[in-house]
Amino acid sequence: MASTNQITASTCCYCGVGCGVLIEHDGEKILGVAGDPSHPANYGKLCSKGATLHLTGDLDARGLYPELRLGKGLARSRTDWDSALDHAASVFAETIREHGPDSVAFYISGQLLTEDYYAFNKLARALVGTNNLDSNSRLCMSSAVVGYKRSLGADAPPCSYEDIEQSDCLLIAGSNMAYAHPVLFRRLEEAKARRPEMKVIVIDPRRTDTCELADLHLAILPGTDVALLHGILHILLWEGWIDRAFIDAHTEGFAALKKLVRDYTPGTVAEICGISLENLQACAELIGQAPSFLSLWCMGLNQSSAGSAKNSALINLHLATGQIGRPGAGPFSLTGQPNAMGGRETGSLSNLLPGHRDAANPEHRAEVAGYWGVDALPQNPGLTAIELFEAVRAGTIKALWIACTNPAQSLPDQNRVHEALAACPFVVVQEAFFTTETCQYADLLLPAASWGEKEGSVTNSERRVSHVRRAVPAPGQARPDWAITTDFARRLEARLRPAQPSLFAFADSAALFEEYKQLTAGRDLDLSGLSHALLDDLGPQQWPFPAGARQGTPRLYGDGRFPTDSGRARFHADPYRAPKEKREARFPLTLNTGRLRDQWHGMSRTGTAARLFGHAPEAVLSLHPDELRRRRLQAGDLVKVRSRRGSLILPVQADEAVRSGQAYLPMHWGNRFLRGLGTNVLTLPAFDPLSKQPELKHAGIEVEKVELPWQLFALVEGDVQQRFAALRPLFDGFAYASLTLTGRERPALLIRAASAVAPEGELLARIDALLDVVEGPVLAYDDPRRTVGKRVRIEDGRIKAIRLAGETAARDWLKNLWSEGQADADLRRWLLAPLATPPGNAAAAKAGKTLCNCLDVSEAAVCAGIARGLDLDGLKLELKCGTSCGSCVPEIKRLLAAPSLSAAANA
Ligand SMILES: Nc1nc2c(c(=O)[nH]1)N[C@H]1C(S)=C(S)[C@@H](COP(=O)(O)OP(=O)(O)OC[C@H]3O[C@@H](n4cnc5c(=O)[nH]c(N)nc54)[C@H](O)[C@@H]3O)O[C@H]1N2
Ligand SMILES: Nc1nc2c(c(=O)[nH]1)N[C@H]1C(S)=C(S)[C@@H](COP(=O)(O)OP(=O)(O)OC[C@H]3O[C@@H](n4cnc5c(=O)[nH]c(N)nc54)[C@H](O)[C@@H]3O)O[C@H]1N2
Ligand code: SF4
Ligand SMILES: [Mo]
Repeated sequence: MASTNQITASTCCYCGVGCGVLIEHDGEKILGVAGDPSHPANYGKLCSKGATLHLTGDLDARGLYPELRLGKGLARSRTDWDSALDHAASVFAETIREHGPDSVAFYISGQLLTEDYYAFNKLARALVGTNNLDSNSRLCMSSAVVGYKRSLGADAPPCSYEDIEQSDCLLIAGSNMAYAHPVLFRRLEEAKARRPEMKVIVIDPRRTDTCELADLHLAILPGTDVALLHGILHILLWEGWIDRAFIDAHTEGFAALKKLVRDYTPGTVAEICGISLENLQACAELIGQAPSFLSLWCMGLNQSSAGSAKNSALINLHLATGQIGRPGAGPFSLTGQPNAMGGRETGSLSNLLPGHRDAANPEHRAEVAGYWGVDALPQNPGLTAIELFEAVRAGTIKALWIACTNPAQSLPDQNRVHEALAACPFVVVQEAFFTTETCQYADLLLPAASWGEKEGSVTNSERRVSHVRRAVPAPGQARPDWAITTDFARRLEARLRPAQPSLFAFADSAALFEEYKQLTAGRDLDLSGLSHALLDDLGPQQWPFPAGARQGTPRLYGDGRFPTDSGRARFHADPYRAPKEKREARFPLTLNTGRLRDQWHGMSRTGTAARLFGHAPEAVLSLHPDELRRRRLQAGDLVKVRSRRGSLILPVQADEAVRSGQAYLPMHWGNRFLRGLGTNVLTLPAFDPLSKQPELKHAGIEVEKVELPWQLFALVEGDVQQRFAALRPLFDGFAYASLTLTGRERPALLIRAASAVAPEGELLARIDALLDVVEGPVLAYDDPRRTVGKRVRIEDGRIKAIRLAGETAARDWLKNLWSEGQADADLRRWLLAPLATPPGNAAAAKAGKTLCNCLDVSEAAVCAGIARGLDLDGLKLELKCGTSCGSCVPEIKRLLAAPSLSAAANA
């Protein structure tokens, strides 16, 4: 029975900032969410995604019961947990007996909790006896792992968030913090406002919102970071801006690096990177002269075939200047997912073992095997994400367990990934939302508890461990991941090693943590002093936190000793290598991919909250206006984007933030929201030789206009998830189809589609039935000869559904009428007059994007305010935009700085 409202302190399930949230609930349902003022990551702040968590998770999109398919080609049907897990255990046991332990694999996620991870790790290594356990962190942090380990000796980001606030010079390389780590960006904005003398440099081929804070933005050519970083070191050496004493006392390998960077002269580097000599010199000077220097980086460095080299080249700068182990100094990778760190700590990449150990190290294997009480751990190297899916495709992996990740959207070269999943004899998918692209391939689909419904721990970017608390029970029969994994493991061990004591007798997630933490004792990350209870007592803590400690460790390497054999940090001298796909005539553009402000990855969760589409309503490819002109394209035109691996049809937009010769497409779009296999049908599986992280940021593409004269526009209010599921398959036959949500209080499904000729009448009739525009209060005009048709459903004087077919010029005007809740006389007149153009200026009525999602302020309203002469404070006061989460403030600043708008204001 629901009781009175309660508050449970937990964490946000999105990014690696790791904000504390207060979940308001009644014991059954989550009602609201607020930032936790006492959490040291965010002190009460939340970004646009965190602040809307309670609006996500539509039950129609959630998995509620296990579903099993008894043969390829058959439909899945509902089953119970016992049958589901017994079946899985039988298939896995048979496969292992027949084809050996390396014929099965586990592909897991940085969004699992530490306890979930540990359970999977023990399952793969101790019970199955395979190292085929990899996670989506392979696509995310594995280059940073290599960078830290080979340069500093251990996979440990040495800084704290406070160092960011204290630093004199911040280098933000390949990170769009304003979108991807917004609360940390708010902290940085505030620090810079307090100390304007703090310098910020951004290195990014694109002019992102993060650049709003930059004193210097280097828009380097894609993938040229190593050349740039060596070029900076060249200047530091030349000017004498290095710390010789630190180099001598605490590092090794400098001579080789010095020799290498001699060739990276400013002229050469400026040319390779496509930047000016002045900016290169200015960048080196800011770094070389700074009392304290800190660098932040993310996917622009990691997702590269030179990811490890980029990471080490950046760390080289810190070692050469002695800028590490001091306040406001150090190399500080931003972790993407909320618990990518926990995955690394528990050893959940194929080459790792728990406690920052290596699977290839016999002593490490023996230590862990001894602790677990098994004879030995597997020796064969495990497959990494790209290799693993290739092995699935080749048929060597015959049973695949996927948890908390959506590879049929997020891996590169999607044609091959879909082939692999279709070919795999047995695919298990452990998912919270049954809507994802990967779920379609599941032979066994297991419903997982998700945010607010499960308990455990996570580690954020600054090594801070938080207790994740459960507020409400999971819906239906969904279960926490650790419970699913250990239940399966017990059934598998009954088949593989009967009559032996169970390795998986865990009563709760705290028991998993207690067993796991001892594997970290005495290691660099020692967290053996932590427990769920201690975190409740003392709050979130930074490791190392050895047994007996009462406080965590904010900063590492203050004594200049590094966890390498010699105790010295190591310089690495890797030469610059260009990205894998060179620009060539057939593929003259470089495709860059990354995040939107308000969406999370494949959008299984954020895509259930209609308002989160307000800022970016649909998939569009961004090109510089010059590139559009060169191809005789106009904004809004549909184009075919081709790479060497696949193609995709979607509209283009003009974007001055993208340099000529490049293109930008958000990574979020998969086959569900956009017909085709999504952004990653274009990207390449080439990876870094050490980290095996794929080059998701640089694919060669070409863009050409497509003529698809028959267009469809539809909007329908209510039951959005059910309608989505029913309508989406009907659009498979269209060349272009985009399905997203729109609205705030009245969420609606928004569809745009196009094809060369009109579809069959029967298909359109089926679509109309699902849109609810066939019977009842529907105004309709159909012109079968021209195959133009318009239908609007009006109830209680308000539009409920719209369908325009053939020709869609009135769509923006109609969508505006819908969102304003009117159905005026103009509308009726227009509908009944066969070929009338829409009243008013349809282009001017174009419903602009929502800039401020918290207060629902449109870009148009902000621009109008600027034209009236309002500054940031004036806009905040009058329109209230930017006064809640602050995620839109960088964009408002950019509009304020835009020449056309300020000119209007001055006129
Ligand atoms: N809103 C939102 N936030 C998120 C996520 C999300 O899905 N949505 N996901 C989370 C996760 S898992 C991750 S990993 C992080 C990612 O966080 P970020 O890495 O900050 O985000 P991205 O947009 O992927 O890429 C960052 C920038 O790299 C730039 N870049 C591309 N190529 C190069 C290059 O060669 N050199 C340099 N220097 N820069 C380059 C891109 O232009 C882009 O602006 O975000 C986390 N936060
Ligand atoms: N082109 C391109 N591709 C990219 C990137 C890029 O920048 N460009 N970035 C890459 C990076 S850095 C990352 S991290 C990946 C992310 O790629 P994915 O891991 O595929 O991303 P998500 O959509 O977050 O997948 C997480 C899944 O877990 C489900 N889920 C949520 N909570 C739970 C839970 O508690 N338990 C279980 N079992 N399931 C749950 C969600 O519904 C969701 O489907 O994408 C990578 N792909
Ligand atoms: S910055 Fe936003 S997405 Fe990241 S943890 Fe905080 S509230 Fe969540
Ligand atoms: Mo990530």
